[in-house]
Amino acid sequence: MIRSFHLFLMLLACFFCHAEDGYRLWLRYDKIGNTQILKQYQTHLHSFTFIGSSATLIAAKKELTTGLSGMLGKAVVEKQLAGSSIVIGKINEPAIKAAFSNKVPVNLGSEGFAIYTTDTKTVVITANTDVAILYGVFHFLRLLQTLQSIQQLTITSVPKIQNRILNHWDNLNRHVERGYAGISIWNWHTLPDYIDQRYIDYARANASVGINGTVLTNVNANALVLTKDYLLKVKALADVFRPYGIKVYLTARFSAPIELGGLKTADPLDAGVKEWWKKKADEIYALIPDFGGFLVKANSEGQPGPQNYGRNHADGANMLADAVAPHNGIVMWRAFVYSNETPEDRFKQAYNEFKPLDGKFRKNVLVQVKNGPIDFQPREPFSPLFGAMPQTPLMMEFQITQEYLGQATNLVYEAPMFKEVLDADTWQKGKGSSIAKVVDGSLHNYSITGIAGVANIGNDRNWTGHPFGQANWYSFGRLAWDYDLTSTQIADEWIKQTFTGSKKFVDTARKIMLSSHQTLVNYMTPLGLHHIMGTGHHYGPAPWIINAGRADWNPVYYHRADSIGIGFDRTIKGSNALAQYAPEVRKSFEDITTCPEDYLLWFHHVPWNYKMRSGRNLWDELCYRYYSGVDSIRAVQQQWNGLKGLVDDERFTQVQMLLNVQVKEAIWWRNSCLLYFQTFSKMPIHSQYEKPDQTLEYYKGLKFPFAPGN
Ligand code: BDP
Repeated sequence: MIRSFHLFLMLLACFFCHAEDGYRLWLRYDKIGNTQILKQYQTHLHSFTFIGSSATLIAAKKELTTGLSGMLGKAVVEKQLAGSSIVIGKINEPAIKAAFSNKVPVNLGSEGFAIYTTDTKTVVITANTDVAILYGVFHFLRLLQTLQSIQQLTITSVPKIQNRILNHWDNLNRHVERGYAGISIWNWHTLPDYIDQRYIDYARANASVGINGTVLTNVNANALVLTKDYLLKVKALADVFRPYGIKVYLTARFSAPIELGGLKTADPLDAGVKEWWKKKADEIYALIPDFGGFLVKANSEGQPGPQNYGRNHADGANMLADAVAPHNGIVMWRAFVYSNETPEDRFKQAYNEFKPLDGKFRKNVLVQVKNGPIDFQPREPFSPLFGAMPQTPLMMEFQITQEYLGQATNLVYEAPMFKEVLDADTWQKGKGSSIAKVVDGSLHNYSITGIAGVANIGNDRNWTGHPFGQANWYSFGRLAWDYDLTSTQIADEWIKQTFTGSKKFVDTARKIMLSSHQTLVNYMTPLGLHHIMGTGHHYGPAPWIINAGRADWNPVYYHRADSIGIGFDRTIKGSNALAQYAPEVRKSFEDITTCPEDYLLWFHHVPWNYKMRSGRNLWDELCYRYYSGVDSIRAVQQQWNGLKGLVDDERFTQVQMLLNVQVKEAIWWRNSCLLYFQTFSKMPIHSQYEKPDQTLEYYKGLKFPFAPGN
């Protein structure tokens, strides 16, 4: 009796351990379902040899054995070289050289890897460094998880951008600013002694897509993280991440010398201040020899900075850069600045402040620029700074967390949005001067390069709240490594690894993902509308807000709807922000007949009866976009419902429920925006459309005092 009860408990435990709660991300390594491919892999891959034994190679070996035994459903044995089916080691190892004489390309740098099948059908994974070998192993596992043939591999892969970094906006009290997936994964209270398995799995996930840095703390920084007690905790995390090639960075609060050091000033030109930061850097590097450096938000949204002392951003950045330079550290200085006191279009302000400083920064400074000129809107034209700083390495800052993209209840795949920006042409050196080429350093020969993504990670069991949020973390990493990958390729990879290789599932999920960004733009901010979200929490629509703390926090500042039309005139007749772009870019945006309609209201105040390319007038086009956004997301609901049974119930149901929420939210966006803008256009919502089922007053009355992430 007791025995059978035990058996029952074991079965129960087993049942639960296999439940798909999303924790394993895209590193699931379940047994391959396609029997033909499974057979091929099983025959081909029976043993492996690892040459070398560093902590990184031990991690790589562990990943390989876990991955192979899971996917093949049998143990793969470690062997001495002879007869091994997979051989892994550095390029300069005699055995590797011998395996395929001169076939391996040499330009792999410190992070690139090669995976080759030799004449004797051995798979060789090689690189110049241990970390690059780890990347190669992850890539090989990805090939298997996505059911690729491994018969004749000739892969070489080298990252295009050097520093591929996640920015966590995590506070020391574990609240995550703009976080929608629980609280911070950094448990500062139990660090440094308690090492949560999550820290290791976080490092694995990042390494699997080539992310090689993490800024642990919020850009709205707390100086406390620079105190000894916290630095010991930071060190503990750095020690966990090191084998995975991930460097740790911190945000530096500019006033720390006053707050922690008791100095009277934080003036970057003050000798005492310089000395304080130098000593602080020495202290950090004594604990964490490979500490990456600092990320700084200064003189922005109330954060202290060099301007408090009449100095400029370069003075501030250079002072910190000098402190970390002896240790090979870098400073990532953010260009996200705008001031309410400046009576200037917010669009123009970062450019105005930073452009004159081009060439004035130390060699180890990168200026980190958000993709758009305002603030991570669902769709923004690229920031003109990307075409304006040839002598200063510019780092891209994307936002992975969906602050303005429906937060964690909306399914939005961000790769198409990231690519839209990276592919945009600045025309700085003529046609083909893409943002990607600015960021990867090739256009201006930058000596350091970087790309950052504001993380969407929290301590929710599935890390990102929405199961599809994982795809955005994944695709940020993949694009940071190689921005030439297509959104389709990345979606396919992610779906197969995260869910299943079933064709019907992959085809449908891919379709859903690829259209999701445009769908969201349609029901939220079509035709170039921007920043019309609820004030503060940014949850849901509130285009009517007129009384926020400062002019440029008010939606009305951005949409400018009136009896004549809607949109922000940034042409020469308006704020002339367009003058910040190269003439070719400017021309195409400035001419209303060539301006892409997706950006129309970013740059023009357009009359309600203006004839759009569809033949509809602007008001009707706006209605059309809002309604088709809702229609599309309803269609997605149906498509998803058709996938029942092809994946685990747990995630199927989660996504199903979230899509129900998304449909409701899309309707809320559509109705409230159209009802509000209608008070200006005075034009009808045609009868072919379903009538808004609530009044504008109702929508205006909605309150969200505890919206997350605020
Ligand atoms: C805005 C966020 C705010 C951030 C700020 C920033 O609303 O929470 O602190 O950007 O990037 O998007 O500094």
